Amino acid sequence: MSKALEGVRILDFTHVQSGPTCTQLLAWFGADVVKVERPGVGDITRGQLRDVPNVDSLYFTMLNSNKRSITIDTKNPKGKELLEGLIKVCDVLVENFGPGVLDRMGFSWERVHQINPKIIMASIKGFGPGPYEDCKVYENVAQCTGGSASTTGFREGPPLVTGAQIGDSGNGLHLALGIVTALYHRTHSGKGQRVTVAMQDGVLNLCRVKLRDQQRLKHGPLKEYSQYGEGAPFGDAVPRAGNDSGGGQPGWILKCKGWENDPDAYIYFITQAPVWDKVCKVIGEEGWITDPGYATPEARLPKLKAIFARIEQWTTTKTKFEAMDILNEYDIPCGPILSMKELAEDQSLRKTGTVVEVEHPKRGKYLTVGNPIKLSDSPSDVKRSPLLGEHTDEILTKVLGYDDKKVREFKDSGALGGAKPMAAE
Ligand code: CAO
Repeated sequence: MSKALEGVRILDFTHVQSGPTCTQLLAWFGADVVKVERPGVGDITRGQLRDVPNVDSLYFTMLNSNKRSITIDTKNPKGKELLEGLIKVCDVLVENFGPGVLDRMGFSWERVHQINPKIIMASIKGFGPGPYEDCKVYENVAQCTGGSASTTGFREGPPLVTGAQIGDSGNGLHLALGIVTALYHRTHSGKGQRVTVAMQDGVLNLCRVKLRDQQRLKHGPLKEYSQYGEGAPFGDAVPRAGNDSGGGQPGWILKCKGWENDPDAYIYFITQAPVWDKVCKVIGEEGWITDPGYATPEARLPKLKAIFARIEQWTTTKTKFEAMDILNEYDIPCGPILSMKELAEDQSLRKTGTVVEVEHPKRGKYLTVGNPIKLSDSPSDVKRSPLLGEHTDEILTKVLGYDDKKVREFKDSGALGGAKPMAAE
């Protein structure tokens, strides 16, 4: 079976998390991703949060599957020549350097477009044009400036960042979509274009239900927030809502059997209106089905805290998996809180390729997350991340078509970081 993006070559100038998740996704779909790294060091994540000495960290290996690595010193004149050669033969250049870095390197969009008018140049920056456009940004800064942190956590507590990397991996997804859209556009326009994603914008896109609520606030309290039932007044900005459901169906996280010793013995329980009678039957409160004080969603809103406390009396008699099984029989939407340990061991996720075991020459076996997007005619197979500079020779000879003499010239210039390619060391 051919891969969906076979024949597309990506010049991958990304580092850390946001950009690498984008190019990893494109590589899973079959694009040839050539990752350009600084000689001797590489992507900074290779050495960050290391669990095994002198081995690429899991941080790196889990963000750079299915790629090839070439080391080029792009501040060296011969390195710049090499980069120009690659720009000519690539369909897309992806980067997430700090603001102004590529311009300083001599590769502004105007210059890149001049070298290859068909190329798509895609960038992630922290902010779009405006007061903060020159700022460097990491994940949590994006969560804080994009509306996520102010709306996450409990009302009485400080803003909270989430474990889901919506600033980095979330924006990798946004950028990947921008790139494939531009590639599609190129099929009939014949032209490349500039694709940019600001991390703040991408986080706000994922927080749009909170911007919805900001506007609803003008017309009265947000009745589905448990704060309403608790009689706490609303201010002029969307408050933190604990574990309230963000939609029209009230929900909360409830304790299950074993919660005293297991920090993840909880279930998310949704009191979806169409199955309210079933919820009442399961917990033994049949009277609530017809009682006007409970029978309609509007009547229940001010009592949600007490209702969930009563449901919790039932969930604490079951493990989270028993509760899930029983509730599913009644089509009551719910979900156990799964720990990372449980997810790592989940056999169904292994079967679908969402969790994959990969063999690495230095690390041995490691677990990684496979492609969560499944294409019926273009399945993804996850290949280990490259060693630093592992494909330098291969790219010089096979992609750029240089002969031995020319390759030696580049090596001697120091553009590749020394007399030998890094992988041979
Ligand atoms: N050869 C020579 N030099 C290289 C090179 C290579 N192959 N690759 C990179 N460099 C140099 C650049 O030229 C630049 O040098 P100058 O500052 O002298 O021009 C430097 O390395 C990279 O700069 P940077 O600003 O990108 O890196 P940083 O570690 O200081 O900042 C980050 C990291 C992530 C804060 C910044 O890149 C950024 O804001 N990126 C955009 C937003 C983003 O994607 N953030 C998410 C990161 S994941 O949490």
